[in-house]
Amino acid sequence: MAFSLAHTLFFLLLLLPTSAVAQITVGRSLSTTDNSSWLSPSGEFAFGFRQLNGSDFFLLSIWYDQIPDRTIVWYANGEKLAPRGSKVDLTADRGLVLTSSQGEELWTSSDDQSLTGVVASGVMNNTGNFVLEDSNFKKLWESFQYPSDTMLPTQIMERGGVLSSRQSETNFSKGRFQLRFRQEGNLVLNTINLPTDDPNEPYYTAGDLNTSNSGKQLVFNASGYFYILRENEERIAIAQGSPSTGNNLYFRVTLNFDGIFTLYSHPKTSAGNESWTPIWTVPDNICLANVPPNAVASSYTGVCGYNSVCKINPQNKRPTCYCPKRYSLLDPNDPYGSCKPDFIQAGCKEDEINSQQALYYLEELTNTNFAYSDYIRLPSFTEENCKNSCLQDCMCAVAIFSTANTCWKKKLPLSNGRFSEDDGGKVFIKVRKDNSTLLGPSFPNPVQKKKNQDRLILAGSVLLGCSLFVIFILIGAICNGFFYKEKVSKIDRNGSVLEMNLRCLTYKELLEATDGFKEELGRGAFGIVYKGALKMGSNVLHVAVKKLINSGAQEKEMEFKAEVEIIGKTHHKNLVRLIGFCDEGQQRLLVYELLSHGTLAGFLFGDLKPNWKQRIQIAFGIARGLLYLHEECSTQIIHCDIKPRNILLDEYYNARISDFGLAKLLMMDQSQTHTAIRGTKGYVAPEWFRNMPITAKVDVYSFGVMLLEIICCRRSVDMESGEEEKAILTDWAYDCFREGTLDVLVEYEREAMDDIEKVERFVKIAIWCIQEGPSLRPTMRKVTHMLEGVVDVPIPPCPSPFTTT
Ligand SMILES: *[C@@H]1O[C@H](CO)[C@@H](O)[C@H](O)[C@H]1NC(C)=O
Ligand SMILES: *[C@@H]1O[C@H](CO)[C@@H](O)[C@H](O)[C@H]1NC(C)=O
Ligand SMILES: *[C@@H]1O[C@H](CO)[C@@H](O)[C@H](O)[C@H]1NC(C)=O
Ligand SMILES: *[C@@H]1O[C@H](CO)[C@@H](O)[C@H](O)[C@H]1NC(C)=O
Ligand SMILES: *[C@@H]1O[C@H](CO)[C@@H](O)[C@H](O)[C@H]1NC(C)=O
Ligand SMILES: *[C@@H]1O[C@H](CO)[C@@H](O)[C@H](O)[C@H]1NC(C)=O
Ligand SMILES: *[C@@H]1O[C@H](CO)[C@@H](O)[C@H](O)[C@H]1NC(C)=O
Ligand SMILES: CC(=O)N[C@H]1CO[C@H](CO)[C@@H](O)[C@@H]1O
Repeated sequence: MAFSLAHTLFFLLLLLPTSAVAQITVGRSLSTTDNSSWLSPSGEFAFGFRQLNGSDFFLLSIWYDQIPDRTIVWYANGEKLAPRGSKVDLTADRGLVLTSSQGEELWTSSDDQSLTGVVASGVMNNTGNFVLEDSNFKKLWESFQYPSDTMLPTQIMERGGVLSSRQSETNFSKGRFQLRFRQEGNLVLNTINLPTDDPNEPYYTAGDLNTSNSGKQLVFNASGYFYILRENEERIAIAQGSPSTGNNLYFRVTLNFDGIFTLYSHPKTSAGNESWTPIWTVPDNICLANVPPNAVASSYTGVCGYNSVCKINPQNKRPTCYCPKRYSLLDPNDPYGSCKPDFIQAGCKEDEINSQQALYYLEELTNTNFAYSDYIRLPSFTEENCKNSCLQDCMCAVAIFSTANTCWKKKLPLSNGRFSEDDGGKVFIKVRKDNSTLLGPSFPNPVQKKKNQDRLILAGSVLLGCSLFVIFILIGAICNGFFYKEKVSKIDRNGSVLEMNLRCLTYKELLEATDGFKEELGRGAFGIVYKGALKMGSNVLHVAVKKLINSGAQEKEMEFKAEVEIIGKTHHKNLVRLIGFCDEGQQRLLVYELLSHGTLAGFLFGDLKPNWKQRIQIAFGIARGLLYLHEECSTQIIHCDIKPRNILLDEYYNARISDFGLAKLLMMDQSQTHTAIRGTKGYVAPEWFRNMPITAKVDVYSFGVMLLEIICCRRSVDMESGEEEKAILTDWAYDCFREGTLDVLVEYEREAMDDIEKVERFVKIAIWCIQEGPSLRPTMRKVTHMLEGVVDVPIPPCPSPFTTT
């Protein structure tokens, strides 16, 4: 009787819309095309297809259906994504079967003969477990037994159980990290060497190896406690959610794609602005955690790929990876992957023709190490000996010098790269001199210290005592074609070889390069910018050619020379690089590297609101670039026209300051200068109008205005919105700050609201920068420290106390 009642019930349920069903009978299916899912009775979890971002592929998965993130907690077909038209059937003999529209079987719950019995129905349980049952409601299969990268409260892992990380946040195929609850009864995190499943030495362990009383289960209990249960029912606590608020919170433990294992919480009732909060995270520093004692370390690459350096973010304990200078990502879409050299590596054969020293120089990374895989260890060496030894050794790709006066030499690929503030060791990477920097894309390189950059000085400028006049003569001589050298090298006091590239080009060459100045990229007060392509050997280099308006006026001439001089000397990842120039009669042109993502103005004020994190990175980049110009290059440079149109974005959306055309050269002993009004309305500091001395603080002012634009994604002056109190961004931002309505300022932008402390910090910094009195404004060094959160930001006063109320 009960049986037939149940059947009637199922029949009725069949008539209901699919998404309201709890018990799913055999014969039902879901398809990628109808966007339906099977919900748990509470509606909190859903089972079904999720379309992968920006692709026509789908993932059969389970997710939290009532939070905006719709976070995925389980997935079936990470390795074999389902094309549009695929469906999943609930069958009696094999349970769930996922097939493409072509009939290819992509996944099934009976893959490993785990399913014994005849399936009658499936249930999406309120716990997030999808269960297949027979007609007696006996469990035949459950998703909890086959976890992906996440465990949920009430989920238990038996000995031998595994969680596998994803490849990346958005790629669900199997990644390099594993959590295993070992047969011996302890918990470990380890890497594997894909495509095999063999575990390397653990980088984190919990529990112990007590044979008489070993761990039997790994439990994540209903109140968010995560522990190992021993044979004798004792518990070894590992982590716990917050017990008092447990009922209002979702918990999950996830092995993230970067190997970090985290217990998260999320409010159940969500105003739409909450996100997952990490409660507990291991290991503390994955960049350093992976040193297996006496391990066969060469089989282990570390978190980052080969030739890549790992750096930990101390706040969230998540690693980032970056390539050394003159190296770039093998796969640009995989920032955690391996790096390849941007230059051709010659072997020892080349030694017969050229000495290694003539071909290579050393790039220095401080506080960095690449552990293991050295081919020789040289004790009692000096740093100088170490460097020379590598330069002269055709096998050597990298020399590492430790504070203990030991030198290690290594071949490629390098592994286990890591940066650590208190390492003290130095890495010298051997890079080729020719095919030099101007062809290689630039990569974020936080380790590279300014020292090296400062040494990039126009050939001869030191010898000639920085005399502009003499340099101009030198440039003139080069340009007149009596001698032309693409690369000018010199040996600095420390013996390392430096070089710089500044090509002098003829007007004819540029005419050809731009196809007769055909494609205009933009124009400003001082000239028009054209797109062009320069042939460099067998390569083609895409460039932006700035043709200065040649009125012949003295000021233009000075500007041109100043720009060549200044930019030729600067070298920083947040500055646009000058590649060459032309100075022929009336024709004055500057050739810059072409940056693919246009101006910051286009980025900020375009149709799509750009991502908050990206905007923050851009603000950091601009601040670092300005700090470099103000304090770190050999001659202080005041930009004088900082605004979003003068910030360009490269292919990785790094901010690059351009257009030094207005910059005035300040000699070191001279800190202030008077000059005609420069800059652009809306970004101009008050001292320009007041006959006050012009200092680097004018850039700080403009930066402040621009920082507000970056925060709000709107222009500093906007008369069109019709709301008078909002028209001037600087005033409005201060009002919002004073009234505590920063949410209005960021227009309730979700990402910014989640990061509201940073919004507040940034707004405070911006207000400090736009103080009317230049002396009240912080220096760019202070600004970068405040942005980074290294120092506190005090409450700023009203920026213009005499003009606003
Ligand atoms: C599918 O359903 C989800 C949730 O109900 C919704 O957010 C999404 O926009 C839908 N997608 C399509 C293509 O209809
Ligand atoms: C998803 O795609 C959109 C637009 O293509 C993009 O803005 C967003 O960052 C993507 N999200 C992820 C997680 O990749
Ligand atoms: C669903 O989970 C609850 C615990 O929350 C359990 O008592 C119940 O048996 C589960 N149902 C099925 C079908 O597994
Ligand atoms: C995910 O990563 C794997 C391994 O790198 C790759 O083979 C696969 O094509 C990627 N999948 C997607 C959808 O990008
Ligand atoms: C193993 O567990 C038992 C029972 O908890 C305990 O008495 C014993 O000291 C443990 N042995 C080791 C080596 O930890
Ligand atoms: C979960 O474990 C903790 C600690 O062992 C215990 O205090 C709590 O009662 C457990 N919760 C449930 C629902 O079993
Ligand atoms: C979310 O928004 C509500 C009201 O909109 C607010 O009270 C709450 O503080 C916000 N929470 C977070 C984490 O921003
Ligand atoms: C621009 C440039 O110099 N390219 C050269 C890089 O090196 C290879 C091989 O040494 C040459 O073929 C390129 O011409």
